[in-house]
Amino acid sequence: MGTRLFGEPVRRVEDERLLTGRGRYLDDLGRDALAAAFVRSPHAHARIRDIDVGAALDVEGLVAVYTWEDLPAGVAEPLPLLIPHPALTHGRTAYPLARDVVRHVGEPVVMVVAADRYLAEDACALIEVDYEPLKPVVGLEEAAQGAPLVHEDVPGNLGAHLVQEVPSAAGLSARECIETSPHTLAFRLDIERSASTPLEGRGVCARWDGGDLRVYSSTQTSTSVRMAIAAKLGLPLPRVEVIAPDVGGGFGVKIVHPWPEEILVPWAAMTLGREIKWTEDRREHFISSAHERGQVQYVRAGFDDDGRVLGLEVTILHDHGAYTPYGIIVPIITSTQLLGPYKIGSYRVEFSSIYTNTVQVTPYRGAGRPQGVFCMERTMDKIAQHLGLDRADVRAANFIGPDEFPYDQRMTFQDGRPLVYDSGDYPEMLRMIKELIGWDTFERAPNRGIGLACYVEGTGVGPYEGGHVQITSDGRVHVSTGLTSQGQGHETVFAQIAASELGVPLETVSVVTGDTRRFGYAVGTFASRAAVVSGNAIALACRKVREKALRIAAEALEADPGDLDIADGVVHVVGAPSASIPLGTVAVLANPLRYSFDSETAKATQFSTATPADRPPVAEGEEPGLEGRDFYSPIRSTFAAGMHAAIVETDPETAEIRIVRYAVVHDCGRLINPMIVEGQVHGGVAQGIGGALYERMAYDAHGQLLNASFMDFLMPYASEIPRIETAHLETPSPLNPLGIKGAGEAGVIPVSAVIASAVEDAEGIDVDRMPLSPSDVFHLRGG
Ligand code: MCN
Repeated sequence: MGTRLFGEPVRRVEDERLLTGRGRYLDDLGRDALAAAFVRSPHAHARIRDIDVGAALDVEGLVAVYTWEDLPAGVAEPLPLLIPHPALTHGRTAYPLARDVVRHVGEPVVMVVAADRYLAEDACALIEVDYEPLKPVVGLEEAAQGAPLVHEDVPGNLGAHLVQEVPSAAGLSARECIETSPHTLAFRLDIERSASTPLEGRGVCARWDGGDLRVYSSTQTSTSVRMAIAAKLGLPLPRVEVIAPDVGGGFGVKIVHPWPEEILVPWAAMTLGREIKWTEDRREHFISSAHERGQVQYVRAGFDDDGRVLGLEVTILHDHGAYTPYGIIVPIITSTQLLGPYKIGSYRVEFSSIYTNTVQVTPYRGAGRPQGVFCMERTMDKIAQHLGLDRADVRAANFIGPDEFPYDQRMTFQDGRPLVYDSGDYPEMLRMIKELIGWDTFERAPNRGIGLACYVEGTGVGPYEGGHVQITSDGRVHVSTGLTSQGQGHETVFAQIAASELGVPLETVSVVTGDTRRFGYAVGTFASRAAVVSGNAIALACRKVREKALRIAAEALEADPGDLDIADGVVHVVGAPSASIPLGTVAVLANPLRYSFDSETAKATQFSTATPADRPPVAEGEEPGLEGRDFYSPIRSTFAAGMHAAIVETDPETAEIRIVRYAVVHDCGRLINPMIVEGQVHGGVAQGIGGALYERMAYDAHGQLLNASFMDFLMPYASEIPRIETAHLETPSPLNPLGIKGAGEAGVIPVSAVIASAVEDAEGIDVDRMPLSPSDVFHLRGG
């Protein structure tokens, strides 16, 4: 494969369109559509006694009002539990509209369709729902005590309980290893809820023409949304199209499929025979979509005089909110990814997943890893402090060596496959990050601290993605893949892969994602998987097309395919560049219905209709057209890694935390586009700084979310984000043809751990929570 474009910091081709206002987001579509709006529960826990929609019916422009009772059988059922797990003994999902009980503020109760959004909202305001308030349970530990119950039939609010244990080489349990260790420590960590908060909320627009249903959704998984809609509405799959237009961020929250609105809006469009659109507003997003992160973690560690961890026990209380549409994937990821780049003698992790009367939990960028890394890296810092050792040295003492890959952590990963790291070089990475931040030359001063943290991230999970590649007679290359894009730069990187594989200029390649009309088989964009899974599928499809192009060109040029190469979109005989034929011409030749070929001029002429009499039919085993499709299915995940370091200053009076420097060393295998990866890392770090210092979901005891707007939810601005210094290490993955590992979540994962490490160093306090506000620091100082 050529390396000319693969690995180059090519500028993002989608940016001109997006930055000049020519992006088409959900709300840009369906201008004449009817509008849907929802009456949502104002109570965290209540029984619905009655719904009176009478007054709303008088609103001029009102088209329809639906409660749960109005929904047909398929639509009325609870939403699917997407990832079941044997440990999830009491999984519960919501009805698309509340049936009899609401379990969090924001749960949808009534859908209104009207001529426009104003009228729909006016009608919502006139609907009277008679609630019998029930006692809510909001705090995680209170809910874990077992009362009040969120679901009457879930004893103790316990959705799932799982223990995973990895004994030592000598067969000792973690407890035995800890108890026989020279040193032990135990501590508790509190991690608050946060949320994805993409700038564009969710949204769906549906049109039914009597035969086919077309749905636009601001989603991360258009093919899965399509399958869910077809199943729920009883339509054959080919009659449903789902298209993700430009999506203004997802960060995890848009992987849920289907959201209730993604079923209700298409169903109403079919029922009314009208185009209908719903666009989520910011408050709806905070109270009706999903959150993540909230966990309490208890840690016990035993270690030797060099800081090597001999035994580790972690007990996690996971806050699941009111429902479990995504199963227990988040605490499973915490449990398995917690081990990071370390060889831990013996490990036991136990989690309990607890229901509360709050918004449900589904993965948010990083998905359980920030909590796991916080746990492990706090452990490393505390060991160093206990033994009086350098924090970097303690980490180094526990690293998996570069010659120990593949390294088996002897656990089961989130995808059900063995947790085996494929490649990496953690000591080299530590050397790089220490050098980048100036670890050994750091000048100590009051209220100034330095910190670091390491992580490993399983990326590129299966089961598969596909790619379709077609070269047309104008020489242009059309690539499509089924997964969707939310800002990751896929139009650029997939074009880089195709251009490199095919030997064509980048400008001749166009990429379509997230449109089931173009590619119907896909899983979706999450878990930092697009580059690995779709990227390799596209490369494999390109290789098929390349081989076919060489076969056809060889016949036309009367050469052996093995003597041909492609450069700048032209097939030529190696060593005889004048014997050549453009790929566009090869594409014409690939369709025997429509050409004649002049071997003198190497030109193909297209006919509009009949087969030329002198041409043979398609060769046996060959398909017409210069196109190909392939799929890539990883045998298991590939493990990216990174180390971050920061220097912070804290204000002696106000306890304000200022990040002076922030450095990242990252390894995602072979880089397709270093500039895009850096952009992903920068965005992730910014999000991580939000999670480390500012963002929390402020629930009161009644389950009201007090900061459900960007006026009150403290998202960092550019002014809070320092310049991020980035360096790359490339340890190619041996698991996939392109040697890629994922990068999309990397930036966010260790930030809270790094900041905690640095603030602790600056302040001499014991940081035990994320996020860490100035008032927390003040409190930890004993103020
Ligand atoms: N890349 C690369 N070389 C590599 C690995 C990745 O050039 N060795 C490039 C990829 O080609 C892609 C980007 O980096 O353009 C991220 O790739 P990947 O790690 O495969 O992640 P995905 O494309 O699957 O994106 C998902 C990931 C996740 S899980 C979340 S959450 C997230 C994220 O990406 N949400 C985002 N980044 C986001 N970025 C934006 N702007 N918006 C979101 O909602």
